[in-house]
Amino acid sequence: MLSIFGHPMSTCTRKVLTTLAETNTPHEFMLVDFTKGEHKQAAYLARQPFGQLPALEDDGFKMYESRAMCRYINEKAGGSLVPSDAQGRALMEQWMSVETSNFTPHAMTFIYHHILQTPQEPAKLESAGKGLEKALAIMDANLAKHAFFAGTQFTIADICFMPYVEYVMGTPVKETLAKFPHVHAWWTKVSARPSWKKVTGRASL
Ligand SMILES: N[C@@H](CCC(=O)N[C@@H](CS)C(=O)NCC(=O)O)C(=O)O
Repeated sequence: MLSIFGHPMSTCTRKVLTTLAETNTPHEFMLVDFTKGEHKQAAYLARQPFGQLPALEDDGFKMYESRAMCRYINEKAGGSLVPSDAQGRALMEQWMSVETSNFTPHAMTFIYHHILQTPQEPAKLESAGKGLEKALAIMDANLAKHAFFAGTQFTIADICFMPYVEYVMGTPVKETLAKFPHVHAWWTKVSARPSWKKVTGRASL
């Protein structure tokens, strides 16, 4: 049995849970309550030495790092979340790197400030706002040409952006995002997927 150790509100846990839902992979969810500091206790540090969520165990095989976990789950399931051609895969990897390097650090500044009640310096917010506008413009130009980040296929690249977009939509970044119609249309489309509704507790099951 594949086990995920994480928290339902954690962005990185949500990427992995979405991949599990998209690939119909049977699994069990083991709650690590970060509000009680369980991710910094010895039992969890033995799974994830950086003390971050999530971690995975699959019949004795243990790993961490959410993006690597998504690739593993999809490959094991023979899923369709990674393109079968080299160029499609390259573009998926390119957009996953953009997410990690150019989008998420700026998005997290707003998420810390507005959602997680961790005030950020005004200069840092200003700089994150500029960084986000730049990333959104580049994402928008790509999504003007393709339905999804890596082309016509919904991939792990889309999944990796989703948890951060979900949270920034609860911050003033929502108004910034509205200026980018193709990102906005992509978000309307991907956030309606049954997998995402399930992971965010919005599925009408
Ligand atoms: N690169 C790691 C990052 C994991 C991460 O930052 N997890 C957050 C929750 S979404 C966390 O555990 N934060 C608490 C901490 O860093 O102490 C991954 O993708 O799995």
